[in-house]
Amino acid sequence: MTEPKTKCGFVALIGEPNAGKSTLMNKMVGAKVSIVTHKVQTTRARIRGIAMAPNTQIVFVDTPGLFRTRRKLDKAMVAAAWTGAADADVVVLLVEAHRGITKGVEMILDGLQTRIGGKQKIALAINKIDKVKSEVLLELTESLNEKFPFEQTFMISAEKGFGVKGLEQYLCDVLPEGPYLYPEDQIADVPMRMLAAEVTREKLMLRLHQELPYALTVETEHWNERKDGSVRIDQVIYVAREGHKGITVGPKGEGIKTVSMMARKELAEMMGREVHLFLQVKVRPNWENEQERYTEMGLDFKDTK
Ligand SMILES: Nc1nc2c(ncn2[C@@H]2O[C@H](COP(=O)(O)OP(=O)(O)OP(=O)(O)O)[C@@H](O)[C@H]2O)c(=O)[nH]1
Ligand SMILES: [Mg+2]
Repeated sequence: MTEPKTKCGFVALIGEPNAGKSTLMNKMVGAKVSIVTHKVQTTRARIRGIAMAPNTQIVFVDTPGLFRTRRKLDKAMVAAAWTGAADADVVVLLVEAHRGITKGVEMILDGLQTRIGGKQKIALAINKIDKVKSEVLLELTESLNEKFPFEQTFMISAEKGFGVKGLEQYLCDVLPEGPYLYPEDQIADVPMRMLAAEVTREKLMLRLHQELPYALTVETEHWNERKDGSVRIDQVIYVAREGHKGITVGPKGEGIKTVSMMARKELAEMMGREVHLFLQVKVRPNWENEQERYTEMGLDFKDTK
């Protein structure tokens, strides 16, 4: 008997900020690979998560949300998302069921025609179906398919898992034959230093309000394996203004203490060992114009132009 042929390929998840891309990827992978918050623009760079299905390895590419913007960091994020789509075998566009066809969705539909080349299969996933009545879904499916010739439409709830198996089956059907790109037990292709910085950024996003979460970045500076099996992680939170530092640290340092505790706990669970996390807040007014900051985030500085 001959071995069954394996399949493997890249599936880019794109959509407006907050559409549920990272939630869907984590669900498919079965572990938290990409951070999730209720706020827009949580994901800043392309994050690869790997899911295994029978004879198929699906490499998901979670991308930053697509939207119109002029800010440098946002431009680099949007460019990263389109590159993710252009490089993929399959693109899945997520649209939020309760929001329908927004201006942002229209802009993405235009981009699908002009920005990614046409070699990919493009499918539609209407997400958050737990939020709407089923009648709405048929109408939305029809309107979206009139605007763009999607290969398939799926109705899903990434959070609750509805419809996710069907989408996975479709991906297994359409991905090209080829050898696995990663070992079968690998679930992510993100440097641990970056993943650890992302976890801290998630906790900061959850605690801080208004523009502040968008005006900071987190970097892992040192990663030291200790003899006792634990790991010491030193991170820097760069903020743009002195006032931001005060808010981030909080009265008597309570804010940063809570963030540190939450991030440490999650990292320890993730890695299955003890973690010592040290956070430092530094004011760096110009960080958004520094090439190195973008490289650390996994973004391309030239995309800020
Ligand atoms: N009710 C409901 N909420 C969902 C569903 N999927 C995701 N969410 C929520 O939507 C919010 C945004 O989810 P994310 O996965 O961070 O969205 P994203 O598209 O990655 O967002 P950006 O990274 O900002 O572009 C979170 O609060 C999720 O819990 C769903 O199926 N139903
Ligand atoms: Mg995201």
